[in-house]
Amino acid sequence: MLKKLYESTAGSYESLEEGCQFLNFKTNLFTLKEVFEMPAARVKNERGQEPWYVGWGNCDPDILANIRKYYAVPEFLPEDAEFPVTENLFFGYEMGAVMHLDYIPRLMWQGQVRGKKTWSLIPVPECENVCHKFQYYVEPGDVVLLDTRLWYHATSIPKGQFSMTVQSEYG
Ligand SMILES: O=C(O)CCC(=O)C(=O)O
Ligand SMILES: [Fe+2]
Repeated sequence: MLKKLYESTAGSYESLEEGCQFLNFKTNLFTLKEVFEMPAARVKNERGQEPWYVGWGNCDPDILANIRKYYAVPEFLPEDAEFPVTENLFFGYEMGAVMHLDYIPRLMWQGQVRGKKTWSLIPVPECENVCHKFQYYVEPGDVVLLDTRLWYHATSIPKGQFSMTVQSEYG
């Protein structure tokens, strides 16, 4: 569905060259176009295929409006919070996101749509005396609120399973 939307929307790939980030983590695919051009066997992570995991800012206004028909911002977030006009999508298999901190202006929320995922968190050095590293596990329907600017975070997905997430910010 995402592939069809991107291919049929003029200028959609260019939005990724104009400030909307594409993250390939450890995957040897460097643009969203390459992701959508993967052979079908690799898309489905069939036996012998190299796993992939990517994330990107879904910034094209038409595609954003289309995808937002399928979900709502979590109802428990403050009504007076400031929300950005974009969302990030993360999907793929196995290796997940490498350990990193985010340089973003707000707090993040993330809804797990498909599959299960383990998050590993490590506090920034300033908090090491009171904060400790820990892990948690999410399933479809779970929503995570995390200050990804203060906690180093990495994710991993059980072997062979597909994970998909919608993520955005509030604050
Ligand atoms: O969901 C993932 O695999 C990584 C998400 C992430 O890095 C983030 O939400 O900041
Ligand atoms: Fe992150």
